[in-house]
Amino acid sequence: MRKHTYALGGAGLLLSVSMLAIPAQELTGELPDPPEFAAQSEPNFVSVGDILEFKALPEYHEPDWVTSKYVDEGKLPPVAERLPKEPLVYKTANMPDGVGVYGDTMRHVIGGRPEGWNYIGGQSQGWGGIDIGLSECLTRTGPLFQVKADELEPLPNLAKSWEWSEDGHELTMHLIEGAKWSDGDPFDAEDVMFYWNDNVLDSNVSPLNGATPETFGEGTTLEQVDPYTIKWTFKEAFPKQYLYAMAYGTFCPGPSHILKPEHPKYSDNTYEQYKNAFPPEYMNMPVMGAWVPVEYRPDDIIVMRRNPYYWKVDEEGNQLPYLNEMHYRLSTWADRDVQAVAGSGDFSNLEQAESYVESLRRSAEDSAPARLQFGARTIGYALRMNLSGNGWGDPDEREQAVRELNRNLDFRKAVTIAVDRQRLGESLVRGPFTAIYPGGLYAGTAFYDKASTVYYPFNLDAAKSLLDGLDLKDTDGNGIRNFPEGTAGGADVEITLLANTDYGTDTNLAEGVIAMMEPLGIRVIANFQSGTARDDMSQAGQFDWSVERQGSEMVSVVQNTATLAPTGPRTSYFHRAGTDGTVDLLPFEQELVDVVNKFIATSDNAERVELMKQYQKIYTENVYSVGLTQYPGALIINKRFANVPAGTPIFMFNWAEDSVMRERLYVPEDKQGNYELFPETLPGEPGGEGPA
Ligand code: BQZ
Repeated sequence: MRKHTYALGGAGLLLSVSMLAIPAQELTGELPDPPEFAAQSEPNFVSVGDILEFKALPEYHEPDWVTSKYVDEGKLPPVAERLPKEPLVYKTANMPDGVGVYGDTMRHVIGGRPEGWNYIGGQSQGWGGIDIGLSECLTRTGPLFQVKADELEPLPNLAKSWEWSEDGHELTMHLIEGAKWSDGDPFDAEDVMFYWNDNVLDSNVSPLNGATPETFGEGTTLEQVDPYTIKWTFKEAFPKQYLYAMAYGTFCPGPSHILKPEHPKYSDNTYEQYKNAFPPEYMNMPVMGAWVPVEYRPDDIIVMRRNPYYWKVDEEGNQLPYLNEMHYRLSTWADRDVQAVAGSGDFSNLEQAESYVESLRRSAEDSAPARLQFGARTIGYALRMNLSGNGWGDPDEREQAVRELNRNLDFRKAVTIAVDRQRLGESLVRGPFTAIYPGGLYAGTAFYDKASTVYYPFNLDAAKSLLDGLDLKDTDGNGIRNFPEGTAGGADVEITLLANTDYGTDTNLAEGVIAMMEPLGIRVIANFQSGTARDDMSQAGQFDWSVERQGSEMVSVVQNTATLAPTGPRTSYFHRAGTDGTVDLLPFEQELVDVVNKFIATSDNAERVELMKQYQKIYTENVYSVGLTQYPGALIINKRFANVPAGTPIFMFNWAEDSVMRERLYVPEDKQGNYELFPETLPGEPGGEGPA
């Protein structure tokens, strides 16, 4: 533990020194409308019931080789016995190309690397659709992009139905009955309760994607009624919002029969040993998802084979998925775009604006192997400041002084008007893609309201005056402003900037911010880290500033809603509880927390729209984070795949790997490639040698 004394006294001086503050009205300006950019296709909007239902079918089918090589050999029960009483049935009318055929592979290329298979213990599998494919969750939201706005409610998934009590404080959920993990072990409420009691509620465990007790509301409880029934009890009445938090990222139970014996509560393991108990080399980790990891070659590839107990079928009773195999080539995110466009990969979320022009050019050729389709502007970046003043991330004297500056509105205003957003966007890509992004909810999304959005345009002179007013003067004449005497020893104002080296866009934007702070007399020092290290430092509060691509809460508001403000000790991305366990909220943050909690507690749409206008005004007026740029993403999928829903956004309620519903994708027989690496095999025993 680093010994240091907070310069609270000195740093606290900054807050009291407000010699000069330019009247707010002179700093705000008219927000330019984003350049016209129409998404290339619209979804066919439907009701939830048009997509799927749960019911028993008269007969079920599987690939012929599963029958001949496994069932007939007595290695597997017949498919009807491997399915739940009422499997999830995808309706043919919602399948763009109808009932599919078995065979082929989807070849993903990803930039992440697997830490291991203990997703609920906090391990990443490398992103890029791996965890999305493995982790089936109580509800599902990715496909909601195609659901009619006035009927929006998360899709049933592992929870096949639910009902609210009269007073709206209790939610009874009915789990799918008879579904099994990919090793044949029954899925039931025991898996749900292990996830809730021993991973979400246990503060020593940080599930991946960050579920905390407050994600589901302060004081919320969950209990098991019977093996297939659970009951939530909420303080608010009818907080339907939490159904979104029961989807991917935050309520995807793990295989308790495998994980529980390794948990410190049930073993002599430490929490670190629990988290790391299933390294990437551990094959055939039981999943509820459509494919099981059967091969891992470091820095090369992860291969997955179809789950013989997958609990979803099409209307003709064909057990899904249609695709027998999944590849995740372990490369870079930029290479994902290149390979998808070239045809050696099958899928990409085109999200790094620097590669748009080349990707568009290549995809426009008749011979292009992949279709590229732009959606709405749902990719956005912001500069976030660590707003903790009471020890989150264990700051030393300089870091504490920076945090006190971050907590000062005039300082945040100075930074935001020193950023030339137009130039920043053009530094990524020219053309109608990027838009000036002032922070807050994204333009063009459901709850966005321009009139509630306060914009502080580029104004370097005013920025300099604001810092003069904070007594940040260059006292030693080296071109860098100094802290006032008594604060961090009057040293140069140096600020570290965390960014993710897995993406060129992240570091390009970070470099842009660093360059734009120089004329202001602030030295910003790059702290560029690879994805996992960056994520860990960010979640531990070990940063001064961070340039980050934002989450789906800024697009949909209803997904990851708890992260919109510090509604709990560990819900915000850039302001969490300090050493005393409290979050030292600034006054406007308390207002944001109150608005978000009211939003969650009401299902009155008019009220929700009004609350989000308040949120947007408080957020942007106070420069809660410094918006940088916003632009559209494009889905690139190899042309041989069928059943890709029209207008699938790369990012909205979730990433496209969820939204396209990969378990329904198929390749017509005459177009199938010979890409399977383990043809006609199924996963082996958990921890065994890959495919059996
Ligand atoms: C999409 C996504 C699927 C995580 C990750 C990665 C991590 C973050 C984020 C994106 C990657 C791809 O995003 O960039 O297009 O395939 O995986 O999960 O950025 O570093 O922590 O939140 O989803």
